[in-house]
Amino acid sequence: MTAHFAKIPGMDSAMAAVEDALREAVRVEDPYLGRLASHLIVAGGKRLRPAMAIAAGSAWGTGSQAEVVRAAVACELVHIGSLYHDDVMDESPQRRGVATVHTEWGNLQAIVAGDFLLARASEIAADLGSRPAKILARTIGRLCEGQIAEVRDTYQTERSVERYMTSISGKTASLFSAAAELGALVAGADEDQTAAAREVGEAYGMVFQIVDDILDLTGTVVRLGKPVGHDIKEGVYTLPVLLVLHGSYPGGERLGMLLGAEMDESHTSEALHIVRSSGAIEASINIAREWANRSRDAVGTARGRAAGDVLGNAAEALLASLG
Ligand code: GRG
Repeated sequence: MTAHFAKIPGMDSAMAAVEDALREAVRVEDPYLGRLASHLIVAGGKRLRPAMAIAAGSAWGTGSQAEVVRAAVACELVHIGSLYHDDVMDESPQRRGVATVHTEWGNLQAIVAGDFLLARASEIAADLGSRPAKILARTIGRLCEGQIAEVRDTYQTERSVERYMTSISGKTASLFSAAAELGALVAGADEDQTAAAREVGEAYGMVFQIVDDILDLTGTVVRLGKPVGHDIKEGVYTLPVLLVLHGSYPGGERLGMLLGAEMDESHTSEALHIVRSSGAIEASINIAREWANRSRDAVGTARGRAAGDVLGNAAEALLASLG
């Protein structure tokens, strides 16, 4: 969890309960399936989606903390299930500092274990009620839609900023949105408050993905097994790249000639240099800041409560991490 969410009173104990419940959720008779399903749970991760659910429950809720923890667990299980699938699609060797499931056991095992995590998440959500179950099911659909939109646009230099935004809204923001909505809902928030939570989470998720995409282009070190420039090399053209391609930034024409197909190391370095020196990184940060402002504004009446204030500043804290 980021230090930012840890400022919320009660967050530490709630997150400890999430850890226990995550392990419990993948307890199964077959030890082989148990090892597959718990692999990335044990490996750690930032646990941002559960933290978002608990923060929202605390900002708007009056009800059961136990139910918020269960909602948080369901969201993290969906996240991990999607990572199992994503790592197969990406052929990633590492995740959360350990070998990926497909590298260790095989693609079939990774896909089915990912499905198993989704099934466990759905079971937990169904126990919380039909509305939470529907929110989670719809979110799983949005993750798939966002991911397919990205795959369809791979190596497409004509990918528009709008198409990029739609894709990241599905593949990333939707789960933060659901986490916040579910946290607030099961903690007893009313309709307006639940809608506010959903909006805070969605806008936070947009900032999260834009920042992640910027770091892929600007980072100086290998980040959690992904080398710098991984996205552009793999044909995933993210916000700064699209701004250079379609805006009036220097180097746009040359970048258009380099992209559109696989690149060797020297062309990748040249493309990265063009994007980094174009001004599009700064422009992308400004776009992310607009989303951060939306996230802060959506907190509305929860401002003044400790959790509301932390939530309101959470997206801006992601931007601050860019330095
Ligand atoms: C089967 C639910 C399901 C989905 C299939 C593969 C797929 C469709 C969607 C993948 C979506 C995806 C991987 C989006 C990226 C999300 C993202 C930013 C992951 C990294 O999140 P962090 O940094 O990771 O929070 P940790 O490990 O810290 O939790």
